[in-house]
Order: sequence, then C-alpha cells, then structure tokens
Amino acid sequence: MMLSRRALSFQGPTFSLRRAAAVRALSSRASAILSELDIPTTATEVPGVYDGAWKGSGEILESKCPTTGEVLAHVQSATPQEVQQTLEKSREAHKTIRTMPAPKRGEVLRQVREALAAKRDVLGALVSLEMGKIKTEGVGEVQEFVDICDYGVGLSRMMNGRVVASERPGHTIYELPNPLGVVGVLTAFNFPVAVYGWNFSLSFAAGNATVWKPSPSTPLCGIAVTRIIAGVLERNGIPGAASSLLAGGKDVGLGIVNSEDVPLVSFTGSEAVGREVGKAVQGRFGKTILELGGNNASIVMSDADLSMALPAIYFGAVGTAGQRCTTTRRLYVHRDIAPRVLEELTRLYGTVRVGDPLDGRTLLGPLHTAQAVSTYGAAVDRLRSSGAEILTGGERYNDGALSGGHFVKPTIAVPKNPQPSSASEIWRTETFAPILNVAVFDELEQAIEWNNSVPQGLSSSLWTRDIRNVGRWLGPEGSDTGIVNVNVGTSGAEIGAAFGGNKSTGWGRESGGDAWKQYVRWSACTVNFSDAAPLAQGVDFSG
Ligand code: UN1
Repeated sequence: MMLSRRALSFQGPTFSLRRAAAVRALSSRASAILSELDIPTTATEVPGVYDGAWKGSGEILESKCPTTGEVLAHVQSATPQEVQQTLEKSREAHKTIRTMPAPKRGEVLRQVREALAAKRDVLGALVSLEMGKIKTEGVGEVQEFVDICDYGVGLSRMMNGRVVASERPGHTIYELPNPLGVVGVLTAFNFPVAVYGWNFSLSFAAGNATVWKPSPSTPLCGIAVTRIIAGVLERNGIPGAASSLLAGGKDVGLGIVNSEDVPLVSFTGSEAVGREVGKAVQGRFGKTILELGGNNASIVMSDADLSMALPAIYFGAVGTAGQRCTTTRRLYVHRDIAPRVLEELTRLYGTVRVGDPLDGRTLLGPLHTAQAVSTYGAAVDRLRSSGAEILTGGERYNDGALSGGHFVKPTIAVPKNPQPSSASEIWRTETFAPILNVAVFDELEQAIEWNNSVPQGLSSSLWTRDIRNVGRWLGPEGSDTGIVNVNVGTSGAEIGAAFGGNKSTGWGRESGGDAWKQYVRWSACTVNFSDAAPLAQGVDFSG
C-alpha cells in the first residue's frame, strides 16, 4: 500500500525530535499570516494542545511550507498523560454543554461562524501556506466551515426525534436524541480546516465536546481554528475543552481511538489505517465515521457538452494538485469523441499556471510532502513500465523558482489495458497526486462496470445530455459510489448533502444529509400515561 496523505495524517513521518533554534526567523510572507492569526511568531515552540489552556510537552512537530521548504513552526504535541487529561477535561466540558438548550448552542455556533468569516481570507492564506493548495481553494475551504456552521445553527432547532404510535392504550413511544459525550475527530492534511468544521458543528449542535487531532504536518491550521473557536467559547462562558486540540502523531491518535471515553471516532485517512481504526473502535463497541480512499471516475458520453465537461475534468484532476479524496483519477471517454477530448484536455493541461499557491494567478501548487513526490514518481514509473502512453506530464518541475517545493507536472496517461481488474494496481490504487488515467469505451454499461470495479466508492460523475443515461447511472444498475453526479465533476461537493463513500472508502457520512444522527445516542422511550400496565403483544403474565 502506497503511503498517501491519509497515512501521514495518522503516522506523522514529519516528527522531529530536534529542538528548534533559539529564535524563529520567519519570512515576512509567513510571519504576516501567522501574526494575523495570533500564532506566536517569535517563540521557539508553539503549544499544540488546548483543553481550556494552551500547552504541549510531547514530541516536537515540524510544520513545513511545501512551496519553499521553510520551517513555519515547531509545535509542541501532546504526551500520553496530556491526551488523558484533555479527554478528562472534555468529559467535564460535555457536562456543561449537554444541558444547554440546543438553540443556545446554535447561537454559539453562529458566533463561531462570524469569527471564522472575519478571518476567512487570512485563514485561507494559512491553508495555502501550510498545506500548499491555491489561495482560492484555501479560502473556499474556510467557506466550507462557515457554511457548515450555518447548517449547524439551523440544525440546532431541528434535531428532531419522533413520536411513535403505541399498540397499548394510554401509551406513547418517543424516539429521542441525546448527546453522546466526547467525539474524537482525526483529520488529514489535505483539508486541514473544513473536515474539522463538518464534525465540530454537528457534534457541538448535538451537545458533545469535540477533541481534534489534526494531521501532524498541518498543526498550525488546527491551532488557528482552535484559537478562534476558543475565543467564542470563552466569551460565552463555555469551557474551552468543548473544542479541544491534540496535536500529535500516531500515539496521540491511538490515545483517542482506544479511549473508552470517546464513543464516536471520526477518522479521515488511508484505507490501511482506517481498517485499524475501525477494528479498534469496534473492538470496544464504539462508533466510527470513516472517510478513506477515493479513486473517482468521470464518464464522458458522446452527447456530452464538452464546453462544460472539459474544464470540470481539468479542475477535478489538477485542482488541489490531485490531493482531494474526490479528485478525478480515472477518465472513461466514449470512442466517438475520444481523440477530441484527449487533444483538448492535453491542451488545457499545457496552460496550467504553476507556482506559489499564495499568488492569485497560480492554479497548481506543490504536493504536500517530499514523500508524495516519490509516490507520484513511483506511479509514473509503473505506468511507463507497463506500456502506458503518457500524453502529458510524468515528471517534476525542476526550474529555479520551483526547486524549493514539491512541484510535479499534472499527468494524463492511457494505460495499456483499460480493464480495471486486469491492470489492477494502476486502476485500483489511489495515488494522491495529479495523475489521470484514461480508457476508451463503447457502451455506457461497460463504463459503469469499470467505474464500479475498484475497491473504493467515493465519487463519480457522468457527462451526458440523454435522460436515459441519467436514469441508468443513478439507478440500481448504476454507479456504486456515495457521491454520484451528472454534468458536475467528481470534486467540490457542497455541505448540504451527506459527504462520504461506500466500500473501502468506509461507508462514513459527514456534513449534511442525515449525518447529524450519528452524533447522538438514540433512545426509544415508551411512556405509560394510563392506570393499567398491559404487556406488549398481548402477553398475559397474570398466571
Ligand atoms: C476531502 O478531499 O477530504 O467535495 C474532502 C470536495 C470537498 C471536500 C473534499 N468539498 O471536494
């Protein structure tokens, strides 16, 4: 299994035991962003643990800018004792918020929304600086958090249970949601802000305390967001541990995953790590929300409007430098239009502006780590050695200005064998980089079969103007992914619908839809208002 960004989120290869030099000398580019977000720029080490107070006496994490290689900060992670203390504080915080009326919690979320929106631009810049995605996408990610706060505010007035008709006279059955307690959220580097937002807003509206372990390579995003939320909690007299932060690597993750005090663990990461998280949490009868691998296909029919399809495929495959779990990794094109699609797509790839993600003109930033560049290289080597045709890309950018960062060329490849089952590694593996594999098909059924023949099941998209194709695509013989689009690319989902995938993607659902129902414990409550106590099903136990 290749090391993707998802594994990084848990295992933390960026760990460094080295102590920082006495004073941090930051570029003005970095220090302007950090100081606007109240992250200390002169201290040698930045505390990465928050449970109402800032601390961290564990190993030191290094936050590194993927564009320049500059070390942005040394962050103090949590020791095992600090993990346990934080979980204890979170349990206490839960006791305060569980009895608040839900709409009052909604009011706090509204204030979090306002505080985040006020910092949208600079927080988006921090995402670009630390993760490497381009500014418009960094800001878009903060917008996603703002949107889900709005959603949580509304939800706080409609997390409704049900009244069920009882078969017994004078009886009523209520299905009631109550808070769970402490919710653990383990996020990945590629969405270092929004994915915590999806979880926190629902979890808080439902009355839980939330404990966040961000990716060890994006701790500053975790610190900046937590500072903003902490300010709002403090103004409202709510304990800070209602939204705790535990910067750290694998041990910190395991501390949360194995804790009996965390009834729900929401994990975004690799299939390999997700399998272990799933087993560990299931082993103690906890609940999980898993968001694992994506290996998403776009299918282009011969009647598709290519003026819409091509830019969407270009964004889906090249946007975020191929580091979304919803990135388009497979393209199935109908034979009649294949030459034109490939020619125009290759031309579009040739126009991509690569560079500093903080520069408003840039469309392609770096990969997040050097390890990701090796993963990209290995995937390209495998394509070449198996006889694939590389239409464009296939190598890193080595020119002067880009040499300090992890820049790779977006790649379009036509593998020799279009069948996902026979050329299994190429088609069935998620490579977290901008590589698009293409195959040509004749019938929609064949393309749907290919779409469904990989282990992952996150997102897919069909381009057509024929309503009959849409019916097949959305129906029982259609796409088996959790997100199934028509004339919309595979990435860029809105927050209103449930987000998540089937099969090895983990079956988890976050954000909108019915996702909130996982953040509560449900009780079926039968209440007898009568003067008799009859048994259900007419059972007579009077002897
Ligand atoms: C992810 O890549 O982990 O649909 C999340 C999208 C975004 C979220 C992606 N709204 O592409």
